[in-house]
Amino acid sequence: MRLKSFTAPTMAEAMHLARQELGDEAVVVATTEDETDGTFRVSAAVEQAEPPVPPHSNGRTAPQSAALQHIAQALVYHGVPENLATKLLAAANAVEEEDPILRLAAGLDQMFQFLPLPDRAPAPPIMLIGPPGAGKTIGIAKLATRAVMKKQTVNVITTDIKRAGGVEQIEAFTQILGLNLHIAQDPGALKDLIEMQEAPSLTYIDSAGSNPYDPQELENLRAFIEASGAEPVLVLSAGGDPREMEEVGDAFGSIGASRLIFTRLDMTRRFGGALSAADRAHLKLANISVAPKVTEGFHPINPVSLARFMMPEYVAPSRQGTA
Ligand SMILES: Nc1nc2c(ncn2[C@@H]2O[C@H](COP(=O)(O)OP(=O)(O)OP(=O)(O)O)[C@@H](O)[C@H]2O)c(=O)[nH]1
Ligand SMILES: [Mg+2]
Repeated sequence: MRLKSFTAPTMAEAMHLARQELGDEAVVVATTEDETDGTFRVSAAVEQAEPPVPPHSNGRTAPQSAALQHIAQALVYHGVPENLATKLLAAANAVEEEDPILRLAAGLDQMFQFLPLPDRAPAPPIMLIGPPGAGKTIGIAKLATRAVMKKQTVNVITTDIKRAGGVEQIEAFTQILGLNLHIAQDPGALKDLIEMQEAPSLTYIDSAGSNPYDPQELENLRAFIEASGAEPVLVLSAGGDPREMEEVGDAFGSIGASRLIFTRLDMTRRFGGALSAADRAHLKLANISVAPKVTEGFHPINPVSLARFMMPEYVAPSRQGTA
């Protein structure tokens, strides 16, 4: 199934464009009016040449198409860019499953890698990086709390000496946990601190919020990453414009981020931005945060739980509210 959107000054013209390009078979999955410029947008899906029906499928093509249409609707709702949406639909099309959640999960599984952060030592140091206010410091507090509860040796280091109150914020949590907070003023000091840590332990490093479009800020962050030998894990608020999020993912990917944590899922309805960032920079999806409370912790994410977040209306009542 192919998904495409058409914009025109009137709804009729947008519909006409869709029919012209996709043909009369096209199914309209969403229509919206852009209140800022008064244009109309029609998103339509069309079946591509169907693969041969496998002999054991009993020719169950009709329900599968219905499931695909629900998925196409969801992808439009989430604002997933067309390229990525078309690939997700193709992957969902390749599985024989009537439940839209499981079909979307199959697409997500094919398009993304899922790799939660380790919770036991030994593991390489983790540095949380990302734009200001993404949830890095709360994230460090969540990771440190989980490690303490699992009776791991934990080291917490902050490099965020830039923002007023940055050190005090993380210190409030390390004090409650009975941990010493280490402060690294510069990359050299961070390297020394890492070398001094007892093994096996879990080391978590907080960083200052960085503007992805400021080369100097990215360079400063890169120097800390390099000196520490830590894995830089990008933290992003899950909402946001998909095109913007692609660029943000790209910027942090360029200084070594290879995994991604989404925060604020409790206040996010549309995941197109989050998926775009991961897709563009080939970031593995690690964990999610669904609450500001440190005790809530990070949750692991997998294709099925992500699909449930994206299509909550298809989640059985007994499974609602589970990640
Ligand atoms: N609702 C909600 N709020 C969150 C979540 N994660 C973090 N927050 C809130 O987001 C705000 C910023 O969190 P911080 O951890 O201070 O963000 P930061 O990335 O360290 O910010 P800087 O150090 O300024 O770059 C705080 O008010 C947090 O409570 C979440 O999953 N859900
Ligand atoms: Mg912070």
